[in-house]
Amino acid sequence: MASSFFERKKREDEIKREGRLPPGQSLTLKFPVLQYGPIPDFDPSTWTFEVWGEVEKPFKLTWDEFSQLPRTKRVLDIHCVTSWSKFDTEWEGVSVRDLVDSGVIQLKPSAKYVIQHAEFGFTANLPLSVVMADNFLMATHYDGQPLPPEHGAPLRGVVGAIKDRSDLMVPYFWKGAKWLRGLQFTAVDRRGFWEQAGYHNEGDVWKEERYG
Ligand SMILES: Nc1nc2c(c(=O)[nH]1)N[C@H]1C(S)=C(S)[C@@H](COP(=O)(O)O)O[C@H]1N2
Ligand SMILES: [Mo]
Repeated sequence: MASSFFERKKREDEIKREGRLPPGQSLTLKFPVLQYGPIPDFDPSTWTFEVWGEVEKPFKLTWDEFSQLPRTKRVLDIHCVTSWSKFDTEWEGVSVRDLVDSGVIQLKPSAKYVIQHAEFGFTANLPLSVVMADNFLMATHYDGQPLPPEHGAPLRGVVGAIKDRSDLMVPYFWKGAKWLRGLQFTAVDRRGFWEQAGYHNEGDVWKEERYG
């Protein structure tokens, strides 16, 4: 529709002026759905979340237990490698840094990378420094509502930019695994699903690191 066309363009121009539109990206007001493969069912009675690898005590939580972890909110600009960007998206969930700070996750000094493990064997790799930063969250809610199945219910990794935080490394949105089931901390980096398929290993949106 003409009105939404102009609305989109006007908003994109504002964002561009604020220096928040990375090279080669365009603003969308929609929320596209992208993944390889089907959308899994969520059964709270069998769902588990596992933490293992370079940690002092590996553990596994049920959905009930995960739901009791401390929660926090983040507002992120998300940038998909296919060129859409969505601004000021609101997420709520569990911060990995909070879990480390509170001793729920006890990292070994050898922990340098994190692999998100999702349903159907999907993986995404990031440096520990990015997963521990303010712009990474394990989200259960989007825009005030529990995640819909197609966006990763009940839990997904999200990573994006925070307005006026040029100190943060900002990877493309594929580095957030939908239907997240665990975190593996590793000493050496290991490419995830899309990284093995040809995407860039770091995926810095400001450097336009799309393909490896
Ligand atoms: N489990 C899983 N998570 C995934 C993917 C996938 O294929 N499987 N694709 C990634 C990609 S390429 C993108 S752009 C985002 C899309 O998230 P959305 O569908 O909520 O927009 O999910 C990411 N997380
Ligand atoms: Mo993507």
